[in-house]
Amino acid sequence: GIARASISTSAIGGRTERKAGMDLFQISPSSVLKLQRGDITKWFVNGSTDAIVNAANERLQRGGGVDGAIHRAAGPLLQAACLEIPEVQPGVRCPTGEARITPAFQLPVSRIIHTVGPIYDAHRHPEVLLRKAYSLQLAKENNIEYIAFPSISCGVFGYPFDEASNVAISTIKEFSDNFKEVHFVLFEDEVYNAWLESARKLL
Ligand code: AR6
Repeated sequence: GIARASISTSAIGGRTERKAGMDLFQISPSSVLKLQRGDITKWFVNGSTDAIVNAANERLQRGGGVDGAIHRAAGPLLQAACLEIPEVQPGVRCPTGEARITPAFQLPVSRIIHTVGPIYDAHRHPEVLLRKAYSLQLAKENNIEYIAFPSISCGVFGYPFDEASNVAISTIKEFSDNFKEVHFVLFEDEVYNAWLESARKLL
């Protein structure tokens, strides 16, 4: 269809390369951004300096969407590890915009970084909170070199894809320095296309 035709013209000035369903962008002298369609629970690089990001909720209580898929694949020890994280307020283990890290248990990747994106219609400045959710400080502190994100807040939390992709790509560009590779593993074609458009525009 139309979307595919536009994807096949993605090589602009040598900055992007299209191969096998993955799009590559150089985001700094030492780091690369990769966009791909797929299931983030299958993603890993080396099992020691890699991590996936989960789109969690403030209670760190297993939910649906990508969170449900990650819990299903990681096994029940993941929920136990989440519940060991102390509450900072009653019922809140990870306030919106913040992140917490756990082992990945049965997943092939080394760690899971649980981040809580904004609920688009409930927060006054969702872009500020989404930017915070994509900031990579916790990953850096844990020596993560390869990281994969889903489209945080783009499911149950209702963030429009085209707005979310601009926030995601611009934030990653800003915080990419200490990472070898930053990946987005996107489950839906429409989301993937929004990310691709933002990457072409902003990188
Ligand atoms: N791999 C990659 N992306 C996925 C996968 C997967 N296996 N499954 C779904 N997605 P959502 P949110 C995409 O709803 O909006 C949960 O109940 C999906 O296409 O998972 O941040 C939590 O516990 C969508 O674009 O997360 C929270 O309560 C994106 O993941 C709440 O939902 C995010 O959709 C968080 O809502």
